[in-house]
Amino acid sequence: MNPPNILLIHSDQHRYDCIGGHKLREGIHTPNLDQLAAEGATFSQAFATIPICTPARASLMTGAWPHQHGSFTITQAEVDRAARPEFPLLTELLSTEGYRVSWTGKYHGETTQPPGAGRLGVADYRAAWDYKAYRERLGIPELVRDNGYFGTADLDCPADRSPLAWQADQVIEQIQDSSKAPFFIRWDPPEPHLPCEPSQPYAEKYKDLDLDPWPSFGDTLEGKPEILQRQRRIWNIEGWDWEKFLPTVRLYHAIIEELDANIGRVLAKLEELGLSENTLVIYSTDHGDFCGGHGLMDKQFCMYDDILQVPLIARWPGKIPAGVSPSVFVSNSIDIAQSILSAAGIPAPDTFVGKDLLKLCTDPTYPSREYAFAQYFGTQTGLYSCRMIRDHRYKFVYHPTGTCHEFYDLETDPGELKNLIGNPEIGPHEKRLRQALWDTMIECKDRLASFWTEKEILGPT
Ligand SMILES: [Ca+2]
Repeated sequence: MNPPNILLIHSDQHRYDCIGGHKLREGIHTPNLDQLAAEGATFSQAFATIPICTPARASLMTGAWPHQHGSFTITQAEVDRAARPEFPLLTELLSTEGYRVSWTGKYHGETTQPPGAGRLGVADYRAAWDYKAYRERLGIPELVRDNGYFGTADLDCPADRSPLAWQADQVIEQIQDSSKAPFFIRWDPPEPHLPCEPSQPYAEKYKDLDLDPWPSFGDTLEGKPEILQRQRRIWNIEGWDWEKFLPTVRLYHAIIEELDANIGRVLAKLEELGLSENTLVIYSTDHGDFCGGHGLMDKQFCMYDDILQVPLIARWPGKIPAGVSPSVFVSNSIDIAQSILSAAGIPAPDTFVGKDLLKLCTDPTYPSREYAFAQYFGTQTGLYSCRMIRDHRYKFVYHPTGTCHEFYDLETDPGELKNLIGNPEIGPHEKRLRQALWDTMIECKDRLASFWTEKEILGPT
């Protein structure tokens, strides 16, 4: 069998409920991703390995948990560290086995060197910020960002000259350049990460739309870790009602539709070149975004589904059944890494610890996870650890440096508004998840599971 081409589209901060086909929300339009899902698998229980950029991307490159590869927070934080250099990298492994590796878009310091010019095995890297020079050449005025991270409509920019259109142009060129060899192309759009800056037609379409609050909106934060109040203070959004968040939510919806339209252009090029049949296409993102959920912005210091649950779509004609929606737990970054090596027929080094998505949706004997697990270590406003474990109904979050831990019944409280930690009615479930968290941390050698934390994680006996 000829090795397949692999196209990974890995965006930044795309919420799971912001895929139209998931039918969780009005006003979200992603027809191209919906079509991709109809032709492949869409995983309904995929969660971020860690809900922050640099370490999530380091997990994607190394196939390892953050505590293993050692990249904990984003590069602008007090612990500024890439994945340990001794870890084999996904792109290098693919390149060594004959893949032509290209990359367009975001790189966030997840490795000790940036991609490109042969570094990391990447033959052709086109950075997202190269768009700036392109825009200047076209004479499109520079966007005045007068609303900070809350976003600004890019009304001077036509849709076919936007950052997303330019990135899709680069990816299309990379597909054309690679069509004689098996290729691995990564497209890492920096969108829909705030600040959202949709081009004129998309911004116009959403500018007056009334969009419903997220299920997690209206959180009083009562009985929750105090650090979340601090986040509201840092963002200066204490007491904001939905009307105040709405302009940002509209921009977020608009940029997602613009992203989807440009993904459609790339997929159409694959089809035009006759490459769709032998190309594994994966769409996912590093993690979600609050965008007003829980009265918060961005992602920090907690483990709510707004930022943890992610879209994950995989299409590979003849290999992945069309239209399936597996509900097995996926740890996004590490499982995508594992699956790409597996699809390419490359033995994974021992440092790759994820699951194979293809087997998860085709082989009932392949061991799936009983629980989903995620880690967190802090961000640019300070170090702070969290560990999350969940089954299909309950979630336990361990806050070793917080003021309390959290426990949610996701069936009766999908917005995760009511912290049930210590509530005797859910006692057996809390005890079970605490044990599962401890067991998971011991199994993956998470150093936070120690003599000092054992009693705290396992809880009252
Ligand atoms: Ca991110």
